[in-house]
Order: sequence, then structure tokens, then C-alpha cells
Amino acid sequence: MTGRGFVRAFSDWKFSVITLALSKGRIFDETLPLLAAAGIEVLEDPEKSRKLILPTNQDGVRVVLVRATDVPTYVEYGGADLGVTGKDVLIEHGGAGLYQPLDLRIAQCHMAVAAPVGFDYQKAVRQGSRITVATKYTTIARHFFAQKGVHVDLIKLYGSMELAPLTGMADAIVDLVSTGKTLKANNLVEVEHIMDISSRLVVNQAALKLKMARIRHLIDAFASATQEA
Ligand code: PRT
Ligand code: MG
Repeated sequence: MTGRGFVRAFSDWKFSVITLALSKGRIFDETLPLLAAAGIEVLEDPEKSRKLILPTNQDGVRVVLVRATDVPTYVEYGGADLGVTGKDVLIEHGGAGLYQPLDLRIAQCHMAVAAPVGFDYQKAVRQGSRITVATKYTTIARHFFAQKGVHVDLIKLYGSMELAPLTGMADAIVDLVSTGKTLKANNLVEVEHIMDISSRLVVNQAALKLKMARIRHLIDAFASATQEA
């Protein structure tokens, strides 16, 4: 096949397949029932398989497994036509170039400020003290504290934020809370509720135009499954 022939064959094939980006764990697990509502069954278990591209029972639909924070990027640049991603991840990514048709109401949790049990956060805020906050969610944290008029020094971390106040590196953290068990186990308490978080369906704008009917069908099936839940 010539170079141009290959490119044409690849783009014909790409046009015929819908690629959905998911991350392993709760997003994958909680998206499965929505896919089932659209008649789609993923044929391999990501916890057992090492494959990053998973086939489904429909020839024209496949799932790619990426890091949770990479889902918007895959969809933005067309590596996937659609994806499922947390509102937290979307805000930090910026959401540029993504169509966001649906709140799927899965992987629910909330974003919070938490501090060690002994730290008088309210007093520090009242007095206008400068506080140091460790977080993976710097955009959300910066915006939240700016709105409150609180002076913060942000320390960017990529995980285990709970450790930062325990080691004296930060006064507080901004992190996701679901059951509250992680905070409790690390002697931290929630001091501010920032926002509720759930996961969204995101769609590549060009794919939406080129594969309109098939993507619409998926959005509609997801929407009715979400309302029934
Ligand atoms: O874990 P990894 O580094 O691989 O990636 P990730 O954390 O980005 O992915 P994943 O699968 O953990 O989270 C994907 C999405 O699920 C997030 O973007 C959120 O929108 C959503 N979600 C829902 C959560 C939680 N609940 C949650 N509890 N994401 C993370 N957590 C973490 C939280 O950060 C904290 O460490 O769980 C801990 C708190 O849980 P509780 O139950 O102890 O309060
Ligand atoms: Mg995680």
C-alpha cells in the first residue's frame, strides 16, 4: 500500500469506529451500566487484561484506557471521540474544544478544604493570615480562595495530599472527599465544602459532526439511563 493509500485506509477505518476513553477503576466500573443501556458490552476486564484498547460486542465501538487526567486530552485531540471524566479533571484541564452534553451523575464526591484537627482554619482565614495549601487541583483551589479573599500559597502535588499537613509542609489541603474515611484516618477534618463533583460525558467537536448519528444515539442512551438511575 502507498503512503497515501495507508492514510486513506486509516481515515476510512477511523471514521467507521467510535472510540470511548475511560479510566480504570470507578469511572470504568460506573460507566459499564450506561454502556449496557446503549447495548454495548466491553469484552475484557481491564483489571485482568494488560490491553489498553478493549473490544466491545459491537464492531464499531471500542474503549481505550487512559489515566483519568488524560481523558479530556485524548478527546480534545481526537485520540478518542468521546470520554467520561470527572468535573474536577475537566476544570483543571480547561475543557477547551470539548462538547459536554451530559452530567452522568456517576463517581460522585465533593471537593473540600481539609486541615489537621488542631489547626484553627476559621481563625486563620478571619485574621487574613497567609495559609499554605497543598493540592492536585490548583485551578479550583486558586479560584476558590481568590473568591473568598484568602491569601494562599499553593503547593502542587500529584497524590497523597493528606500527607502534606501531617509533615508540616502545608496548613491545609484541597482534595476530593467521598466517604470521609481517608481524612479521618489521617487526623484531618473538612473545613470547607467547595463544590459537588460528578462525571461528565465529553465529546470531540469534529467527531460530533462526522459521526453525528452514532454519537447522538450514544448520548441519548446514556441520558435515559442516567435519568432512570
Ligand atoms: O488514582 P489515580 O492517580 O490513578 O487517578 P485518579 O485519582 O485521577 O483517578 P480515580 O479513578 O481515582 O478518580 C477518577 C475520578 O473519580 C475523579 O476525577 C473524581 O471525579 C471521581 N471520584 C469520586 C474520586 C473519588 N470519588 C475519591 N474518593 N476521585 C478520587 N477520590 C479519592 C480522593 O482523592 C481521596 O484520596 O479518594 C480519597 C477519598 O475517599 P474517601 O472515600 O476516603 O473520602
Ligand atoms: Mg485516585
